[in-house]
Amino acid sequence: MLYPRETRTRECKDLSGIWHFQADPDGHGRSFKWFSKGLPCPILMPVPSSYNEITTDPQLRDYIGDVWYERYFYVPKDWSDRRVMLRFGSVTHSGTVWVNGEEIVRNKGGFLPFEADITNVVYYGQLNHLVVCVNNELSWEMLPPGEVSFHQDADGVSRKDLHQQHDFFNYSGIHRPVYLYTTPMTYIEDVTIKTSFEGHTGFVDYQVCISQQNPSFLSDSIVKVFLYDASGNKVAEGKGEIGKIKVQDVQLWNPGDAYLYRMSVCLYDEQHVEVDHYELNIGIRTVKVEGNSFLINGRPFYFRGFGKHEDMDIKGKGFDHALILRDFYLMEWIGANSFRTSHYPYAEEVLDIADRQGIVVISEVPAVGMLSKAVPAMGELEDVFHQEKINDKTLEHHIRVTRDMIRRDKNHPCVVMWSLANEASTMEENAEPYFRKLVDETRKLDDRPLMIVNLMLIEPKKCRVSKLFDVIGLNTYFGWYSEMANLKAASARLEQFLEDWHRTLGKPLMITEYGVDTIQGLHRQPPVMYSEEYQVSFFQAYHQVFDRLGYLKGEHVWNFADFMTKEDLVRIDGNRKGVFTRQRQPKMSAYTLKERWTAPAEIS
Ligand code: GCB
Repeated sequence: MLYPRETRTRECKDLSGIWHFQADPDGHGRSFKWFSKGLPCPILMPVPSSYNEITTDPQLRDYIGDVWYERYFYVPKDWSDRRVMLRFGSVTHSGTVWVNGEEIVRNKGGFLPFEADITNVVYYGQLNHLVVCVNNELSWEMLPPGEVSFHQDADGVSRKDLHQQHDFFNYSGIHRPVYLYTTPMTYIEDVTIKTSFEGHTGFVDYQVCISQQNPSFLSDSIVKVFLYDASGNKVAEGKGEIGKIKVQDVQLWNPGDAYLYRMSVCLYDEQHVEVDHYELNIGIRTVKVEGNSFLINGRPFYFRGFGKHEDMDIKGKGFDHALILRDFYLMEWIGANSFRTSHYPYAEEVLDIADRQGIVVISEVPAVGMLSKAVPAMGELEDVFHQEKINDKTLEHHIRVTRDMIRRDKNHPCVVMWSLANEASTMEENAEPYFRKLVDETRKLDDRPLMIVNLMLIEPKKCRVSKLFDVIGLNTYFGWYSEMANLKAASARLEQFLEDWHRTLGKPLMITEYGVDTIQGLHRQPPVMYSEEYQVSFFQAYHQVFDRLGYLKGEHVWNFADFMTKEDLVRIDGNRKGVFTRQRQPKMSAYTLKERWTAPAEIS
């Protein structure tokens, strides 16, 4: 699915703004036909945003079930000869959409875009009625998995509860921009590019997919692609739906030194009249795992950075350009070269900026909480890979969202690896066929390396799936969830744990999470848990081990910033493992990391 862009042949309208909104705890919306009659008692709600913390109503913050959104929009008269699309960047977790009373699309999965062709449903030059029903319930057949139960409130009303195994607040709503956009009736449906280079020559293998609506047109159509350098000079071109173009004196996309070419894709009819035009930025680079090395452009790459979240005050997981840019500038300031989109695909606009800033991204599917615990580093785990929990339907959904993520993100040079799960119960026997199928299906789609992120309770010999992956991520919290307040013991455990993994597997290992909850402004000398000094000491202790061992392929701190979780005894107004506060200001540890990550020897 191509990102909606304005080009010579396409137009785009952003439907962000204030919409009507109504929660539907009694399930009246469908039976009373709110989708055609409108919402009876709406309040105002911003889009994009989570709805949970916009009002002061505690029931809306913790609400589980259907909510409804509504707005009106015009479709210009002169759009009547084009294909009109309605596209949602994400709706968490499920959405059903009606235009002028007609259901046009349903989607399950809260972190990827979906769209519908509304050409024949809209009134041109007139107002159109748009209604969206959003549901935030989770089940074992969705990602992340969850379970809904009921409880009786003191007022006798039965209410829904959500049991979730993942450690972030279940923010819900229309989280990313909603676009109305046009394409010509015959249009460029998809573009896939693969890049490589030899010496000073770059190669771009491309494949353009044209819509199949008019087969007679297709036989005479001509596709041309043009490549422009960063100064706008044409440097190469190709003809045909599939081709390979050569770029002399190629400028590679490198981490920290991004170079982007602009690719212009044109579709002409037999009279050479341009029918459709699409543009995308591309970076020429290679990615490979070779033995124990992770190579970008043939050179070993060491990941320095963070696991992040899409999370902020008030907006929750609502898309916000200012916040996204602030995060990138902070990453630059601290010397980070990469991040993981823990624990779900982020807005595509984030990847656009990473492409431009030369920040390397590990893209993760929402496969988090595939185990029996919310804070998985603690306590015994029960089996979850069985018919009642993670079953064939979960796998089907997992394959689908992985495919959708790859389809969306495949052309971004910043994305160097796909992470297919975070802390699944990978020691279970049934986990093996599950992940084997998932890995097989994923490898058919793309050749980037695949990563699995393991929790620290899983010993290497007991993990049944790591052998299927190219890179193993390890989440380590010795000195926090175990060996509490004892960093000497924690370092020893960490070293032993990493040595075991290294000896057993012989594959590239990276630390995908390490960190401790830290309350900004809490100072204690000698350090105690939750103080800023303890976070600093913890990082220093871990870094000594990493440097001694020497074979790790990266260090991603947990977390970039504090983020909201559900309420819990171990969560003081959310998860406080951020190196930055939720308002994106540095804690003491940020300076420790900056010193390490900007030291000349560390720059690779
Ligand atoms: C983990 C999870 C992450 C949690 C973190 C923690 O291992 O992957 O989602 O937030 O631990 O802070 O407990």
